[in-house]
Amino acid sequence: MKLHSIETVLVDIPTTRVHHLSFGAITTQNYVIVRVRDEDGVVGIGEASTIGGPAWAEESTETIKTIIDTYLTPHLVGRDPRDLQAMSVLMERLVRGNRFAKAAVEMALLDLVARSLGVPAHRLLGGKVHDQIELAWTLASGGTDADIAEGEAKLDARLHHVFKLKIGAGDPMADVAHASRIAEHFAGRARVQVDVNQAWDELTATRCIARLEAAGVALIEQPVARHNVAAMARLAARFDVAIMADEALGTPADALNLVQHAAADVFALKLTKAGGPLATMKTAAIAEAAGIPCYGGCMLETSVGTAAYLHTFVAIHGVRAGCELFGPLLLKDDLVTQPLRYHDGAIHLHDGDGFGVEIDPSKLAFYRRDRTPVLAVRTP
Ligand code: MUC
Ligand code: MG
Repeated sequence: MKLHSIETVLVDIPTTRVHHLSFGAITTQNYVIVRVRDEDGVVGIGEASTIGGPAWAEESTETIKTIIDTYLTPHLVGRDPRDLQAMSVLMERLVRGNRFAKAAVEMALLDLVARSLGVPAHRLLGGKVHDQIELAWTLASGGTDADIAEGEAKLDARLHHVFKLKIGAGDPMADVAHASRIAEHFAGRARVQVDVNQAWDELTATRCIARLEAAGVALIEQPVARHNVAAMARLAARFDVAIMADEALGTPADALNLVQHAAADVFALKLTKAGGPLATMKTAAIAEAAGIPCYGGCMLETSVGTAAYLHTFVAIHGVRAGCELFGPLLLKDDLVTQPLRYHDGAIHLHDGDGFGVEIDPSKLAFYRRDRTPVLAVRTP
């Protein structure tokens, strides 16, 4: 079995509403879709999603595409994609960092190999230990009343009973008031957690977390800068409320460092920031050894990336702090022929070989950035 080609396509899909984060507000999500083909024509698909271009981390979809096309593809084509570990080691040698790019390729290779064997992708990661994962929704409309109304609608639809609030953009005490009002509003009906996306210094975090804890907020995600592991350790020791590492946790080496410093109570896993499904499994193994529960994070993927994340998370016993694989629900449209299964407060594993999703060619043609505009009315 030989890898014949790797294709990368930039895709932009609008969101259903503005999504506010500490570093900006987004109305469109950007993706790189990766399609790998073997010599028999079997296709595997992967995806890298970024939030706000290179604002969340260093990579943007444009750099991801360049890294794959220029520095990975020429060295991977012709090799046996079943050698997933060897491919991963090779990518590590060829390209330092740029883990989103490597992750998208590794996802596509895993999908390809699983499809060619006629098995779901999670089988190649050891098989599933979950059939469903509790699903959080992010309330990030920019207004407290609008967030409460959106949360009520989500509860009514029985889609979510965990809400993550994106804070850190505004005055810290105004953010605390916003999150406290929402936590108190949903008390006893939904769990509320906040994501600060690195916005606070340690003193601000100490003051704000005390108030958020008192208001019943259940978890604080990445309150301080990702490099400030010492501050995370002091916050984790000081407060009962769980401190979750997101941006601070990329590689398995980061996981080990966080464990050694007792700097997080929960790990947010994401395939892209880790560098792929294999590195995500290694990170989860470190968490398991340290007794740290994992949360299935996201970067607002389409159903392509979401399915890849889901197949990995269902194979990780330690994913017991829920997940936020709601990306497709925040998008105005999707790329796949069949929607994923969302109901009763959870995302449920679907059937199918590989990641179990198929790209709808007309959707890809419509949302790809380099599409040739089709004129509805041609001038003579
Ligand atoms: C993050 O930092 O967790 C994913 C969903 C969301 O609302 O924000 C993200 C990124
Ligand atoms: Mg986060």
